[in-house]
Amino acid sequence: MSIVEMRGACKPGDYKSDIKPIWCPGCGDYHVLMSFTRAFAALALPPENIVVVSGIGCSSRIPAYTSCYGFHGVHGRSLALAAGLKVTRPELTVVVASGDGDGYSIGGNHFLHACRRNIDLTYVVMDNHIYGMTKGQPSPTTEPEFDTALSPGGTGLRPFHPLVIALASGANFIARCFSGEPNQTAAVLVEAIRHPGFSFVEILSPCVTFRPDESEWKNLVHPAPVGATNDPAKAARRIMTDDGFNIGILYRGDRKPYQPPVGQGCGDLPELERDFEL
Ligand SMILES: Cc1ncc(C[n+]2csc(CCOP(=O)(O)OP(=O)(O)O)c2C)c(N)n1
Ligand code: SF4
Ligand SMILES: [Mg+2]
Repeated sequence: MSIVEMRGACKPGDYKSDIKPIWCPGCGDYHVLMSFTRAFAALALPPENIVVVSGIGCSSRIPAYTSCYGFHGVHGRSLALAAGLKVTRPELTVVVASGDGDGYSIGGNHFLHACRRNIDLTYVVMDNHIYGMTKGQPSPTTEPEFDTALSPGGTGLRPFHPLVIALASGANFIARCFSGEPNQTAAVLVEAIRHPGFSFVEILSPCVTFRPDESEWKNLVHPAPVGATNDPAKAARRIMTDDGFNIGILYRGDRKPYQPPVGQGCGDLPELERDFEL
């Protein structure tokens, strides 16, 4: 499809690549991909103006399945890559895709500072409470009692609370979605992409292979009882006391995004090279 054609009505299919996903049949990530393409079509953004950046994991395979620019980076470093890209090319829409292992474990430190910096990125974490790609090790969001051969008797460890951490660290938009509701998720992604600053969208996306118990999530999710607030104290109270299955936009902040003047980041390149001469 040419760029000119793309300016007209956009269809979700225009954002799909020819690569067939290799996720397990029934994996929640298929629906997340559907939500991405529906959101991009609703925003009518040309695919060449969108970049999907990821780390490593089943969830992080998503850039290859879109027709947008993509960067399948190294484990836990998607936010660092995306931040560099966005500050140098602010005209691009940068969406970052991660998993609970990639984003909260090895990439946990980057998560805190990305929230704090508030660069205009949309960060989507497909949370299945497990390391799917490496065959089911516990992740920071695995329940303490989750008992497998890899964690006999459970880890006994308190899980990480991604939404509270995002709020405390300065994220400007916070939402929770369920992969089984692709239209609702697409609508939240549209809002997240439009909202200035760092938008964090946690998508509960079941791993049918290593967490068959997560098929129950479809019966547990429910719309958040109240709409989004811009008051961080109210948001903190609501997020900390909900049951983990409230779906919707939970916080919309009004912090100004960080955007340094383009081209002033590293100064004169030849001069910089001279500084590093041996
Ligand atoms: C530096 C490094 N350490 C460990 C790994 C192995 N590894 C690959 S994916 C992954 C976990 C992915 O889990 P998650 O982000 O939750 O993705 P999922 O597969 O569950 O979607 C790990 C530990 C790696 N690729 N690189
Ligand atoms: S292992 Fe789990 S997360 Fe990975 S593709 Fe299969 S169902 Fe999805
Ligand atoms: Mg995972």
